[in-house]
Amino acid sequence: MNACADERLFDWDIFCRVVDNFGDIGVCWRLAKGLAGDHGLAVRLWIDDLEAFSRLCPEISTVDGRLLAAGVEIRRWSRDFPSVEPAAAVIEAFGCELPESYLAAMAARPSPPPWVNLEYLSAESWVDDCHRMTSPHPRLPLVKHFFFPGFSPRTAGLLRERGLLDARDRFQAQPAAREALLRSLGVATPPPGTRLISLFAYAQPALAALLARWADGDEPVLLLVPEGPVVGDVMRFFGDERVAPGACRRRGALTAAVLPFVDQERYDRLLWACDVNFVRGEDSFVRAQWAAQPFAWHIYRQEQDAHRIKLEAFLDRYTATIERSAAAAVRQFWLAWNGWGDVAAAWRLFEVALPALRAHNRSWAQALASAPDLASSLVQFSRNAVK
Ligand code: TRH
Repeated sequence: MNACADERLFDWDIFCRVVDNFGDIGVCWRLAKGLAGDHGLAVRLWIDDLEAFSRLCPEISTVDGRLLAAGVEIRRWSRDFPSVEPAAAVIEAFGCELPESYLAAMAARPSPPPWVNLEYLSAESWVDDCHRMTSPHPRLPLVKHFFFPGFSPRTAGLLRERGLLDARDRFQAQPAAREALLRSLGVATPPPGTRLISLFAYAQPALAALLARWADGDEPVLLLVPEGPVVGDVMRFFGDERVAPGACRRRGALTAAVLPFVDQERYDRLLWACDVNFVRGEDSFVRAQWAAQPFAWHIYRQEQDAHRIKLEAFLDRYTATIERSAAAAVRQFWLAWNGWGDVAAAWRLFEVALPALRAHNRSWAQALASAPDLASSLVQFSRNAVK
């Protein structure tokens, strides 16, 4: 290998490309913090779009010319990849393809670092058989290991940092904590009996019908919408194009407030604080499960509706132990929210099922938490690999 410009030694390198504006960094950032925070490891996160990353993590500091956040070193993954010493273990997130020079440096090591391709989360059963499968590099003496997060004991588990569920319980036991969070987001605590709903989604054609149902309903709803693509759709419902955080509009029983995009820790607290959470993609979908409140998942669209199989696979697992009418209500509502049905009609049943879902989601989260978490699975894997 060439003389290294960067002499620091890292325990983990994580490589991540930003997909579709923003996607995929949520998971990688959460994982990087978990490896550094819970396991005390030196982590370097390579990202091709630092601007997108800074939306997720505005608190980056520069120390001696290095970008640091939450104990993780952040590096721009540019086309001219620098000459660096590879870390002791390497994660290629979602098949993002490591730079050739970096692969060569890995191969030049007397014993090459364990190399993991972190895959997307799926509840499909084939994942069990594919977790830990290997693929030798076609030319270099390197072996890639496929790591599948998931819901069964034969997968690598889910991201869950130490103490998460206790922190959630403490927060949810204190109304003052919820009030303080809302205040910090620029939202006044609503009158008792108001249903708090958070909304994080991709562009959503069905939204206006659902907003109309809430506006016409008997129960007051406070809808909290973090800055993002759906804010415009929400505000258009109120005949307004304003999208600035702090904007608040009312129609009938529905009040909608636009929130700033906050860091992941505060977003978690928002999920803990709300009675229903609309989440999307992968990381917020998992965090809604830890929040143990009723939630609806807007899954990332794939070609030829491949995402429907993924959605139904999760529904099958998640609803297996819910009583029948509530299980049917969740399925119907989630399918409609993802484009297969009438959202407003499905909400009626989903609403009825909310108390049953609340109870179910606590035991669901508890059961998931009994499995090893993804960061610990990775650490264990890398330790075994170098034995
Ligand atoms: O970014 P996403 O749309 O991610 C997706 C998935 O990974 C999907 O599988 C992928 O293929 C697609 O990207 C391209 O949704 P996700 O995973 O929920 O990530 C969003 C992150 O944003 C998550 O970490 C939570 C965080 N977040 C905040 O930190 N603050 C906020 O205010 C909000 C609303 C979200």
